[in-house]
Amino acid sequence: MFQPFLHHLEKELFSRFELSSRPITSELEFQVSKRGKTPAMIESWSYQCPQFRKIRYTYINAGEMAQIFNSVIYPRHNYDLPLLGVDFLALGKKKILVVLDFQPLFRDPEYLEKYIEPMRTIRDKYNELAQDLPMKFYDASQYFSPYLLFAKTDPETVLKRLLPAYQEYIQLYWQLSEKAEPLTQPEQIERIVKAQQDYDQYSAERDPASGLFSSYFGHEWSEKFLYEFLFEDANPVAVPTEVAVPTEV
Ligand code: BLA
Repeated sequence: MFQPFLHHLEKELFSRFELSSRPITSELEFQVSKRGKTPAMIESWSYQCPQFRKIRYTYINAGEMAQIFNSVIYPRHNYDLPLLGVDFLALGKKKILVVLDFQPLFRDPEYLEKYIEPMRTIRDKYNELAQDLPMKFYDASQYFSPYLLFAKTDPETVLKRLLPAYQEYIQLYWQLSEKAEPLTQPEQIERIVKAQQDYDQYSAERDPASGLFSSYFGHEWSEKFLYEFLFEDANPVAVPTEVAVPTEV
């Protein structure tokens, strides 16, 4: 369902940027699960280039049970650009949920004007994909922009409307990246390091996919995937383990 989206991103990345691979352990790079009725595969890719310190994308293919394309682009710490966030899911035969956004690191008016306002014309063109749905896991006022695409939709709309919308958002993201001025003051850079790290922590703790990963690939693999690949700047939260209370003999 979302292969054309992955191919478009790859074509863009390879033609525009000098990419080098970021290492992923083979265990996290590719897994097959035979736990469910249909085999589930998960494959991930990660690159860096002078503009972006981490580009990652993941495809889950569990046939009709699940097709998921997820991606985040993290700019280098000397750019205050938003992150490019993509989460497209087809779960079962009926449920298609798509989310696409420039995820803002800051929310002051100048920042929003510079990086988020330019999204408005695209968003307005694809109104049917901006449904203003309530969020159950995340807080829409944190790391989401007012012009995100967020919709429950169908296969036809994915191909006819989401694909061009996605291409336009990505085009705009490259434009904003080209125009961005690198920051030089250590305090400004430190602020971005912190904001990107907070994003990882926030996302790792709320990721609604962790249950899905656990059910296909086990809890241990799922934790590794979250904290060593998807959100590697997050620290796992300590979960208290049960300790047997000694009983008197
Ligand atoms: C929701 N994303 C979801 C859900 C799953 C995933 C299973 C819940 C769907 C449901 O309601 O049944 C899946 N998330 C994933 C996967 C990965 C992941 C497979 O991180 C990693 C490989 N999520 C993102 C990014 C954005 C995002 C980058 O990872 C931003 C564009 C958004 N996902 C997002 C939102 C929801 C969602 C807004 C709805 C959650 C809510 O209702 O709060």
